[in-house]
Amino acid sequence: MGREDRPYPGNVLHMPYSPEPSTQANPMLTIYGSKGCTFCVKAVELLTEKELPFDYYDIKVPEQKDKLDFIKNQGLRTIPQVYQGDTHIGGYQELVRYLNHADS
Ligand SMILES: N[C@@H](CCC(=O)N[C@@H](CS)C(=O)NCC(=O)O)C(=O)O
Repeated sequence: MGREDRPYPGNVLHMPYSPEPSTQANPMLTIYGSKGCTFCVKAVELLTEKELPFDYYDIKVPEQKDKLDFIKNQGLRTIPQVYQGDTHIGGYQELVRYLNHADS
């Protein structure tokens, strides 16, 4: 699939991808990313491949300024930033480590 055909990350404001409902024990993953971000695409592809439900926000569109402020206020300067519920996982590389750990 070419980059232009990919559903994420594009001009997506908020697109829930939820094959299964999240539970309290396993809260929803959230990716804060933006268009043209290679690591954001990789994070989306990884969660999609693993069939893990997630919300995706493009934090560089004006409508999502509160989300951008939320990330910036934590001193975070790169995207993606991934959370599970309120727990900060980190960027793509931290997500890979987190999921590898969860698998083992
Ligand atoms: N180690 C980070 C690298 C993330 C990264 O370099 N992201 C780029 C965009 S793909 C970035 O945020 N660059 C700075 C910026 O866009 O302001 C990760 O694994 O997520």
